Amino acid sequence: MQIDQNKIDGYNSQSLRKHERALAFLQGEIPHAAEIISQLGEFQIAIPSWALGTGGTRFGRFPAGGEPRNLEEKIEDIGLLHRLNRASGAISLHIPWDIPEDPAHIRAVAAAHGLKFDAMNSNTFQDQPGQAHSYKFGSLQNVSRDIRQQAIEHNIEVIRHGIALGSESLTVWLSDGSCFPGQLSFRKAFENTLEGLSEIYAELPDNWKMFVEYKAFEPNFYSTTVGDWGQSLLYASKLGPKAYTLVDLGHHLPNANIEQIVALLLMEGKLGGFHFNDSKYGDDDLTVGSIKPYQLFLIFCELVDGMNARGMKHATDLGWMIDASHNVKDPLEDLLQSVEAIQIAYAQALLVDRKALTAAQERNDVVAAQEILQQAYRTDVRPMVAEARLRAGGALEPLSVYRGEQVRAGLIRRRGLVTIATGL
Ligand code: AOS
Ligand code: ZN
Ligand code: ZN
Ligand code: ZN
Repeated sequence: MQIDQNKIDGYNSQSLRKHERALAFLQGEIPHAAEIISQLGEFQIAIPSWALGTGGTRFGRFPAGGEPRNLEEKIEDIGLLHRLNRASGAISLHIPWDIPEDPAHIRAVAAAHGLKFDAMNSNTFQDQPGQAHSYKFGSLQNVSRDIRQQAIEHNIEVIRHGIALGSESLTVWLSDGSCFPGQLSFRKAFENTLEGLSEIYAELPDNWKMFVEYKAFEPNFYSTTVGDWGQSLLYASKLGPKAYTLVDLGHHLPNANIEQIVALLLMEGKLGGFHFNDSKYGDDDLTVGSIKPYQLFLIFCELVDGMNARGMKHATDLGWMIDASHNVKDPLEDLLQSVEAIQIAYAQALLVDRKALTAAQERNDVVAAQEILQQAYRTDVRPMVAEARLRAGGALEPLSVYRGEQVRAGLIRRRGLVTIATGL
């Protein structure tokens, strides 16, 4: 399914005058608007291969139809998103759901869509057909050396697939933990996991990073062996300079102060990557910015401030990815909304008057500090985000083009109504 440039230009010309008026107003208000637009233009957010199909729960799944049936079609879908928003220029693969049988071919397909390969994801949270040992009682934490070894070898195989594709990072998310008190020894589970991660770490090429993702609970409900940022940081610190903590927004206990976590991890040089989504209760994996947009903005304020303090490049020095999958929306529409929500929060964070904020903090002027943040948060930055897309050849209104071109109906015609995309 291709939407050519003429089509996009045609849609853009319909809303161009309205857009220009709104942009001109903002440019009048914001002296460094040009700089913000160019930073937005550089910022790319990776799309995980498992977000392209309708997610489900144990209570059912209601597929949208036309979902990608193989890796090529997943790349094609992300290519389409990138065509529209020019900000989804990377794909994050999951092994074994997306094994690239012919990596040179897969690389070429991705390159044709202007996509890079972001972090590779391993899976030791499910048993695969033909697998020798079960992960029922955990993988790297397991009391059995054979089971641990199988999980280690799987991760090393994922690194090999990633090397063949030109990826430069491995995300390890473990579901390891326990459901009942007494089920395991916390200390032994930690030690086994650290030992396994070290063996995987030893196989990382020099230019690679390892992201240790934490999660408070689910599928284990009493303890999780990489359960919070403290534990992840402990593993990452012990592993070495190529290991980092990965923050998934849905993986905290309710009301956790994620922006503070982000600030401290950045301060320690140990924040490696991000999984964006939104939630009200737990790992809901809802559309980014749909429930707590102010929290997302506050997180971006810390990201911008912390990265600037360390001289990091916003666009490339952290792994930015969406991790969402749910039951009710067209997944591609959801991803367009998610990317835009991230860009909005980023632009608003770039708007914050940092000098004035520091000065307010220095004199304990709580009211002024709050006003400074909310001044940025309450600014409608969407015309700047749209302008960044326009300059890159994307659509002023990606969702309108997607709907106007009836993309989902086209995908259903080509791929069928009953499609089972692999993934969570
Ligand atoms: C699981 O809850 C985590 O968010 C993982 O990052 C991810 O969804 C999984 O690894 C998919 O493969
Ligand atoms: Zn119930
Ligand atoms: Zn995640
Ligand atoms: Zn998750």
